[in-house]
Amino acid sequence: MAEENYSGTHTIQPQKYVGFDTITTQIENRLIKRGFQFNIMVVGRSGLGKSTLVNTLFSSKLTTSQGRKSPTEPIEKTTEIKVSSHSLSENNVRLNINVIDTPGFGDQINNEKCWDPLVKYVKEQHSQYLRKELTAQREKFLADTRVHCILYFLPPNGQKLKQLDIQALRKLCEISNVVPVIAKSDSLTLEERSEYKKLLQSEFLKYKFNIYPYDSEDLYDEERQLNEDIKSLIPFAIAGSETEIEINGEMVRGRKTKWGAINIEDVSQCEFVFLRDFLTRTHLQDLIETTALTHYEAFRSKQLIALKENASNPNRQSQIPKEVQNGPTSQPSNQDFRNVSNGPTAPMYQVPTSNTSTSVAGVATAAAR
Ligand SMILES: Nc1nc2c(ncn2[C@@H]2O[C@H](COP(=O)(O)OP(=O)(O)O)[C@@H](O)[C@H]2O)c(=O)[nH]1
Ligand SMILES: [Mg+2]
Repeated sequence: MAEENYSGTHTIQPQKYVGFDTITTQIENRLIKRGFQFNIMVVGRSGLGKSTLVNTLFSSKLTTSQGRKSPTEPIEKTTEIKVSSHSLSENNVRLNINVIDTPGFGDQINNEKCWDPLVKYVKEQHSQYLRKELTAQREKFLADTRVHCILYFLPPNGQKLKQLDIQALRKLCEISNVVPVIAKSDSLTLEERSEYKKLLQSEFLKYKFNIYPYDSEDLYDEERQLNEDIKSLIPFAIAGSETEIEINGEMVRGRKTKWGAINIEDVSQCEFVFLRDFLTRTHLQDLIETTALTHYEAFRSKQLIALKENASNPNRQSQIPKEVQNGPTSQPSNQDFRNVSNGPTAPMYQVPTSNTSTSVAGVATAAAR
């Protein structure tokens, strides 16, 4: 029997089983063999719990606190970029993770432009990928260091956004998938938390930040509904913990003080589980895809249009888009175009080669607890 589909071709149901429906399994097997790459950047002032949260999210020791531990420690002059690589494995699926930590962000007396190194890093990864893509004999699989998600930590102070956060969020939202969170939300009462969340949501609207997840016409109804639910939760009021504590005779991931305890995996106490499910269980692939199809694509087309115009008419430098001029490769010139065709140039940042292999087979069971 044949039916006509929207493109006008007829859909035919074979009379006998042919077997091409196994292509989904074939794709899955190939992808599993290759593994997946996820690059996550954490941004926020020192001591807001960035390192702790990354370790909590992946139930593994991925990063140590690299911020200042005491007031006597010297303050870094600029925001640093520290990348650590890890390979996690869960039920046969290998996830390679790059954690991009940003110690020093917002720690200066004058924090003007402290987001610049972060913007440069994100653009530099796009630029490196573009160079690799454009080489004549490109590798079969290009190593992907593009930043797939930026977790932006806001302090639990109940106040409006500071100028630093406004500027940094504006810049970062333009080039990557930004997910803001209220750090250490266990220090707020439930009422304070909900008031603060409302305030921040109105601030995000006021400053028109383009916060992930984005609206798209391609979404199914249930995906659209899920995104709406997530948007109402953003910024997630989270708490992190690397240790297990005993509550009512049960071991749970939490924090204990003299005054009480918080089970961070209890959704009535904080929104950590919502954030984890969003990042890993529902939107991991979308974060990776959106980076490639939206953010990288925008960078790539601007860069290539500017290079093409510049190559054909060197006097038209002034028409190069501002972002490209300010980007890591600065003003593309004919020389840059040659660089692009000559293959990758030395990267600005080096991803460490030593891989820490960690197994998180226990994640699902820990979550179910
Ligand atoms: N109350 C509370 N303390 C936290 C939380 N997350 C981390 N901390 C503590 O805050 C301190 C700084 O955490 P760290 O992860 O090193 O912060 P970073 O400088 O942003 O990476 C440590 O003593 C953590 O134990 C949290 O959610 N709530
Ligand atoms: Mg840290």
